[in-house]
Amino acid sequence: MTDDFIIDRLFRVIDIRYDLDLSEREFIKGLHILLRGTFDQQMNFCYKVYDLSGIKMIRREEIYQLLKGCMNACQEEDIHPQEAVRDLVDIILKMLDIDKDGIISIEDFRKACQQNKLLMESLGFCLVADREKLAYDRILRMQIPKEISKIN
Ligand SMILES: [Ca+2]
Ligand SMILES: [Ca+2]
Repeated sequence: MTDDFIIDRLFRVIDIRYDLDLSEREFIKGLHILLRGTFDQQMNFCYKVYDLSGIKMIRREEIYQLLKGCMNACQEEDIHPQEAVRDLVDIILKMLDIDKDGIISIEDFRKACQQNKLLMESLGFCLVADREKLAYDRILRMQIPKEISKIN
């Protein structure tokens, strides 16, 4: 989780009541999905992060917006950054738009992720890496054991 844009999106998804403030409950619920969520919970979570318009459709422009961070990475190399991102958008759209209507619906996204779980984070890293889970888990257990067990 390093991309500022994605971090901002994560916050918006975890902030369920949209009051720009994370309540304890929202925070714990968000962490619970990130750390121990089921496939469906995590898949839905990622989709919400990527669904910038919030209307359950991810369009080409949104994919472009999400992948724009790559431009900075490409600038040092001898590649035209905008062109490189457009190519990447095409590749990702091809992988995620299962029914080929030009829009990534939640159904498209689910099917694509079922075929390849790595696609869940294809538009930006928004989950906690396995190797980091244990550390977060330990902190959570020390800080808020009761709240976590209630959600479980
Ligand atoms: Ca809130
Ligand atoms: Ca589609």
